[in-house]
Amino acid sequence: MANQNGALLRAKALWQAQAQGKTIARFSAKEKISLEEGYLVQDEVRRLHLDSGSRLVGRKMGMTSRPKMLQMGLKAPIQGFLTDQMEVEEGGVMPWKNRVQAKVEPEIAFLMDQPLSGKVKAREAQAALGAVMGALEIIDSRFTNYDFQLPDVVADNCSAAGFVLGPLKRLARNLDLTNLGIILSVSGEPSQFGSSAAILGDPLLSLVSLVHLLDERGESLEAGSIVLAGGATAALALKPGAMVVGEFSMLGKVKFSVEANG
Ligand code: OOG
Ligand code: MG
Repeated sequence: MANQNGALLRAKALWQAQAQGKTIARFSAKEKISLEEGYLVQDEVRRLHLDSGSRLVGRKMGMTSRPKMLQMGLKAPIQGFLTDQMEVEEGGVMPWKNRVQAKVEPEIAFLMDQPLSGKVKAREAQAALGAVMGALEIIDSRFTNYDFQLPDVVADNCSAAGFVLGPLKRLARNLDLTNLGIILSVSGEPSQFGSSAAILGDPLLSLVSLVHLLDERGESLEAGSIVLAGGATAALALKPGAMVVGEFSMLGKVKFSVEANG
């Protein structure tokens, strides 16, 4: 199934599962699938999003921290895309419609001031930054019980389902992001505690990795893009009615709630 037709079929299976609020078995359960094939499926998933009227607004990194690698049993950083439709307004309500097994995780987000491409160095990535924000990512795997291998989850756009951005902090290039404390609370209960250090030792290195991963596929990062650097803690399961708050040293709070009657 290495051809584009195979990729499109798999993309449609993921797209339909999402539309129907169902999950499917991972592709690798049936036949071998390579990482590159996973990315070809993700390309088709992206096309389906864009054809349905969504706009590409940024990128996300996955598996960039030990807590996430341990939780999911996977080891290599991966990348996916973000659309305008995925954004949940800060303080807003996320509809439960079509959500199946949603989880939330705290992340550091960047807003790019300048584009980045090729084999960039950390120094160049830092100089291209516009703003940095505390963020919450909502993931919702289209694979039953989050049972997947790396190529499957890449195909499924790294489980991307939504994101919430905290207040913009300008002058990101002057901030030290290496050890910001993070608390994730669900419905008033502080439940996960972490540090931005969990993200490859420095979230900036996640940005560097992203640009390298994009470059391997002939892509680059545009100015104005949002970048999610990856979950700093293990993800927590969401339920209808949940109230979620992420608290970040220096970057402030970011919150949303989940629609009550799913
Ligand atoms: C895959 C998505 C990984 C992260 O921040 O590491 C990810 C998953 O956990 O389902 O978003
Ligand atoms: Mg994430």
